[in-house]
Amino acid sequence: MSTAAQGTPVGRRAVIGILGLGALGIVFGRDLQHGVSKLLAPVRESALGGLVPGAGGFELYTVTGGYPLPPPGYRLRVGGLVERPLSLTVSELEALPATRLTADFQCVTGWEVSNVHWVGVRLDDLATHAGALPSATAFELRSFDGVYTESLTRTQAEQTGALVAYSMLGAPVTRDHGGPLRLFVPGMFGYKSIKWLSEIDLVERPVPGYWEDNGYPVNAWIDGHPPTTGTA
Ligand SMILES: Nc1nc2c(c(=O)[nH]1)N[C@H]1C(S)=C(S)[C@@H](COP(=O)(O)O)O[C@H]1N2
Ligand SMILES: [Mo]
Repeated sequence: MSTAAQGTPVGRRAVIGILGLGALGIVFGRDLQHGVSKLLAPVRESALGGLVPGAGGFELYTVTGGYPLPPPGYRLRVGGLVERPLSLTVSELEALPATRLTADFQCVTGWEVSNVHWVGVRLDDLATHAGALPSATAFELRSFDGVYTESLTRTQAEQTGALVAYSMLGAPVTRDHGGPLRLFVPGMFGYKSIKWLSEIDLVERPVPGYWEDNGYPVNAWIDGHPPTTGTA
């Protein structure tokens, strides 16, 4: 199965390691959600962060125990393996070509919000603006909460249309939902959608992020594989 390479290696081994299971079989995507994550995720996410009801059925998560404010002079930085590093105010980001999309939001712990409306700038557009070098195959993302990190390959950014979002649920992204800027990755579990985004580095390979260091798969496809294209 060609999608195995997308969904299996790092994450499944880490999950098995954390649970101390020897032979777990194939666990990712919906299987992950209905199996391992029922054991792993609620405990860990709620132990380290909030589990507070938010707008429209979202739970509000923060692994630092608070909702940080952007530092003075906050800018979104795009650097690493690029020809032209970017340092953008929110207004400057909003002035770039926007992408709008509507998609379901799903946390690996089981809650889901249907038809969420997002507006932002595509991550792969930012890579193009910054002149990403050919050796840059992934994004490493950091939050100004000082703790949370994520990553995504450039291929995954193209496949999913991942957005650096400044609008969510029809309004500017609120502080508790990760404003002023957060990521949204359609088709992947919510932990990919890093909140309070401040830094994006183009790097040679994906680097496991906060929850991935705690056992979640780096390739967080909700259905276990990228969305299928074509008419089959
Ligand atoms: N900085 C940061 N980003 C984060 C998280 C977090 O705790 N801190 N939680 C992640 C998880 S597990 C989910 S499901 C979503 C939840 O988004 P929400 O808090 O807007 O509902 O944010 C993701 N991004
Ligand atoms: Mo989550």
